[in-house]
Amino acid sequence: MNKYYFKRIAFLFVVAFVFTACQSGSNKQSKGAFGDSDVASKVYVPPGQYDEFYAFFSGGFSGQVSVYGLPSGRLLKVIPVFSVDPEKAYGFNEETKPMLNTSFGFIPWDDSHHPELSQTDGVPDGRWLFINGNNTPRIARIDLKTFETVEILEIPNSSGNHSSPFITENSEYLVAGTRFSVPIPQKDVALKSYKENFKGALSYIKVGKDGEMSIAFQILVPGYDYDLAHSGKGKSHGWTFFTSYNTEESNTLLEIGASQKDKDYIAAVNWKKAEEYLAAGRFKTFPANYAHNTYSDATHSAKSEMLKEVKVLIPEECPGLIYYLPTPKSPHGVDVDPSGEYICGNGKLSSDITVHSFTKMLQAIKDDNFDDEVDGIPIINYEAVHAGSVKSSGLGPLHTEFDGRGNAYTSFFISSEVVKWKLGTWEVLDRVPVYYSIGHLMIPGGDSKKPFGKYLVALNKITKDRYLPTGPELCQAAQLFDISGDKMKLLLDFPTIGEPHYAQAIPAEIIKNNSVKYYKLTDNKHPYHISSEDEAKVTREGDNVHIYISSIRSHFAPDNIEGVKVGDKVYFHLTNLEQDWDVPHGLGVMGAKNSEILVMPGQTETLLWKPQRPGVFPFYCTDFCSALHQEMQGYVRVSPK
Ligand code: CUK
Ligand code: CUA
Repeated sequence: MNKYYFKRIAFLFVVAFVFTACQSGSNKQSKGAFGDSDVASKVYVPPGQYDEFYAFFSGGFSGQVSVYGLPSGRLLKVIPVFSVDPEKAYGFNEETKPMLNTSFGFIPWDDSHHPELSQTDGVPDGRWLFINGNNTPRIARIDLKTFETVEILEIPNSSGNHSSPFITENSEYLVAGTRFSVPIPQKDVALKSYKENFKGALSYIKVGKDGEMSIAFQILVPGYDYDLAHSGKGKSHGWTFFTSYNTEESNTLLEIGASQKDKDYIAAVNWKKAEEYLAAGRFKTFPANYAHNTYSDATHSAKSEMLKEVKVLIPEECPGLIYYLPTPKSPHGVDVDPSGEYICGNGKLSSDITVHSFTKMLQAIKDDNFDDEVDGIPIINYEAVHAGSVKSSGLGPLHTEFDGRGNAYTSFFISSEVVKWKLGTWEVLDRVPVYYSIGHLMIPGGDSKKPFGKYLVALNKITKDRYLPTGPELCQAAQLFDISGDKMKLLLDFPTIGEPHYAQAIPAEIIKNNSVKYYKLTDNKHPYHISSEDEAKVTREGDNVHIYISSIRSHFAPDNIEGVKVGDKVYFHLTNLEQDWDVPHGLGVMGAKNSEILVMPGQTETLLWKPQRPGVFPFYCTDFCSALHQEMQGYVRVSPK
């Protein structure tokens, strides 16, 4: 591309951007943000160049994770996690169907809220991304070498896996609290018996050295709603903090309901202490209720295992394990600053941000400075832990992230703004409006020990008047801010997939060179793989027909298949013989009730087809792969039974 052309494109882009910006700038407050002509250049990644950060957004009720480049806001990939995805055959091919097995059977959907990167020494390390399934309690692990979901663990004794999965600073554990309390173990009881029968569970999931997850232990806690969590770091490493609401323990929010009390609690759990109690055998064993752990192995085929039982710690029998920190007005997010000293509880019905001090908390515990206790859990005196409050005059604080320079940024849902404030002095430094109704916000590394800073992303729920109308539902969206200066500066709006709750971002440098480009054919351990076209064949065992088929630019072998009968189970085991980056081949069969399959170079995937009527059925490659892609096809003849 010549220089002139390139400049012209850049110029048009700037014009288009400024024009659009001014149009939506009918919002008075936002106008100032576009006053600077350098805004477009800050998000402009020229054609052929890479973004600086990978950003991973939760897909909310889509159940997936979407990967964006920052600062451009370009969508790079949607990673299927909890929901089936026919584009990638996830949940349709024989290899990934088991990924969505649960104790309730195959579930093709979930609601995912919080992506969390693995950490080493409190810093995101780019090995894995974890994310919660909120509805059917699960945590998934995505391998960032392949950007594929490789493991899903179902959590027993959980109901509404919302405060999850937040990680400890060396990826020792992921934590998961229950948003709903239910009888544990489950049983049929009157809803009015909430106070006697309903419990919460805080789960600690061990992360092994290859990322594999297992439930280390659970803590049985009073029947509150455990909403969010974050682990301690630095001086508070070894502790986890969970917010709770409905400490009234009401089974209905309608009448007297929850949110009556002025203060609910942040639960502070000493998990190092928990490890001691476990080692000393001070736990109870609960059944795991047929919960599944499913992981993809060397064959790239998922296998499910049923969990047998879980170890449960009871606070009454484990003194020093857990404390409650009173926190005003139904705290939602709980966020720990990079030093590990400050624990920010955002009371969603409040205008203030409450900050507790870890040092004061330890002192209060030492001094037995408790106001009360519930089920063996001491409630620490509020004044004894309170470090300070940010009088922000915003409304509905939800989540806080940090820039590593002593500043914190809090999202305010009701007043639709981000407030920047100073740790320690609690003074408000800046505030910007967002469009509209922000939930989480995210700074790259902003919940870690060493935030990468530079940008802030606002994850907004409502976008009325920001985008072209698309019927009754409008897109959810992100807004990108430059936070490198004293004042936050709005750079870009871009739509997201599903409702983006939380997100994580990491410098591209940490991940991009580890990306798998293709799989070596010699490493293929799939039970139905072949190593060359010569091994292609069709075999029959009873009604099962196995087609060992290969693909390489630009043909299938075999491409003419006869001898199949109505009522057979026909398995296409497609091995992609390519040994090159970005050359998947697909396979679609006319009338097959599954999706297509899409096989990566060097891998084998299986499509099951049950032909229903006699005839001749074409199949073809679904992913453009060469000039002869359209010729990549074949026929199956189906005869009557
Ligand atoms: S939640 Cu969505 S705005 Cu599920 Cu983390 Cu706070
Ligand atoms: Cu192979 Cu298109």
